[in-house]
Formats: sequence, C-alpha cells, structure tokens
Amino acid sequence: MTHALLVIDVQNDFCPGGALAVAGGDDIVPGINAAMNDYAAVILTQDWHPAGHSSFASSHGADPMSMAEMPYGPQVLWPDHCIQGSVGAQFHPNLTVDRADMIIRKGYNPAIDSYSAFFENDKTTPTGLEGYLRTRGIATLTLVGLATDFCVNYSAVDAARLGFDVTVQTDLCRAIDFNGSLAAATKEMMDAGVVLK
Ligand code: VGL
Ligand code: ZN
Repeated sequence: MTHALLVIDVQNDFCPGGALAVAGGDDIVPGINAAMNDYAAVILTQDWHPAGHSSFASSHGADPMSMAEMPYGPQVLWPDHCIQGSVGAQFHPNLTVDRADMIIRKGYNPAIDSYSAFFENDKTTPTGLEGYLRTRGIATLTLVGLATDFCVNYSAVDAARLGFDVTVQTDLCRAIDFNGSLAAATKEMMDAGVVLK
C-alpha cells in the first residue's frame, strides 16, 4: 500500500507577509521539501477562493476574525486571502512543487468554505480527493503544512473518519492559534484517531 505525503496550503498568503500570515509558516518549507523524498506519492492542496468569497469578512461588512452563522454552521470570517490567480494564492516560491503527483484546489465554491482537502465545510460536498487516493491504492497519509488548527486539522479528521491511516507531523506544521483553536484542534485530531508526531 502506498504511503502519501499530503502537503496542506503552503501558499504565500499563509506565510509571513501574506494576507492571513501564520507565524513561522515559511520555516517549514525546507523540511517539507526534504520529506517529499520519503514518500511514494506527494499531493499538494491549494486554498483557491473566488473574489468576494463568503468566508471573507469583507463580503459581510464584518471585521476579520469575527464569526458568522452560515447555512452549514458557524464560520470564522477571514481577511481576503488565496484569491484565484493572485500571488497570495501561489505556493511558497521555495516549495518543491515539481515533486507533486497531484495538486487539489479547494474553497472555489463561493457559498461554502473548504478547510478540509476531502469535504467542503458543509461536511458533505466531496472534493474528489478520497476517490483519487483510493484508486491509487493509497491508504496511509502523513499530513504537513498550514494551518495546523484549521486546514490540517479538518483534513486529518476527515481522512481518519474515511478510514485512512493518518499521521500529522507537527514539526512540519504551523498554527493560527486563535481563541484556543490549536488546543481544540489537537483534541479533535486525537479523538479521531489521528497520530500526532
Ligand atoms: C486556512 C483559514 C482560511 C488554512 C484556509 O489553510 O488553514 N485557514 N482558509
Ligand atoms: Zn481559505
């Protein structure tokens, strides 16, 4: 069975200087590049929002990091970030993108955010990644990237619930850590059977 490295959202907007910068987000790039050599498959995800996306505070006349009630549940309202085709949406320039077998984009639906690489935030609309992994015989995943407490967490929990064998390599992740989100995410991942190492 193939063991894949799933690299979550290592994009300019999540690195220092970006619109939704995660502290130390760029520090993990060399380690992720090195780790790619240890896996038979490498998959990258890319947060990919249309302008005016419903997860943006600016779309609601609200303050960034405030909460909104969406049809699918509560949603953090973010600064505008990872707009399709923008420099902020590009991968960090030092990330070894050429090594990727597959790049999956998410968050393109204007009405629904998508933290997870597997399902949009309504928890039902699939991205197609599950089918890709299963048809390639990939049953074991190691996740790295940004941000630990949002897209890495949601992706890891969904993968575990789908029956994949999931490890999150925390030294190759960085967190937003907003309102206790990192502690909550850590508990969610552990409860879902994700191995944190
Ligand atoms: C992310 C917030 C909004 C992430 C993406 O990659 O963790 N967080 N969009
Ligand atoms: Zn986003």
